[in-house]
Amino acid sequence: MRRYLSLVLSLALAGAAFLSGQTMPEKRTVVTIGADGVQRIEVIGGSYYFDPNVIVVKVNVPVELRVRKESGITAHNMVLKAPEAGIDFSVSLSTTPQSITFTPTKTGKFPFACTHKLLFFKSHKDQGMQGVLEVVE
Ligand SMILES: [Cu+2]
Repeated sequence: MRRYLSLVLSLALAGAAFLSGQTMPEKRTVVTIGADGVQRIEVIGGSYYFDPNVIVVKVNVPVELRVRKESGITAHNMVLKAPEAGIDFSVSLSTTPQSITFTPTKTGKFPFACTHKLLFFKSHKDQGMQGVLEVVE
């Protein structure tokens, strides 16, 4: 009986995670600083994910995100609004890589996402197209 209960509970938890769009596995990347002093990382956005979706960078060191879209007709963007931390961009993704440059001035966890949404469907963000920029000391 106890075993049965825990099975039901874990199924319920899995269901809740699925419904809230939290099924995306974490793909965490700690960005290294290049010889030129820039933290450079490639990011791919697609239906419906960012890869990586957890990007760890150092504070007060320039960052260059090289972003591109997976092939396909669905339009995507990447938006992060944290002007208080020196990070503020909104870019329409293209299959040709684009550079987003900024220097984070504050530590913290800053969420980014695709803001597209089609009619009554769930937003791309809610389908998993979101991530976190972690700025650390
Ligand atoms: Cu999207």
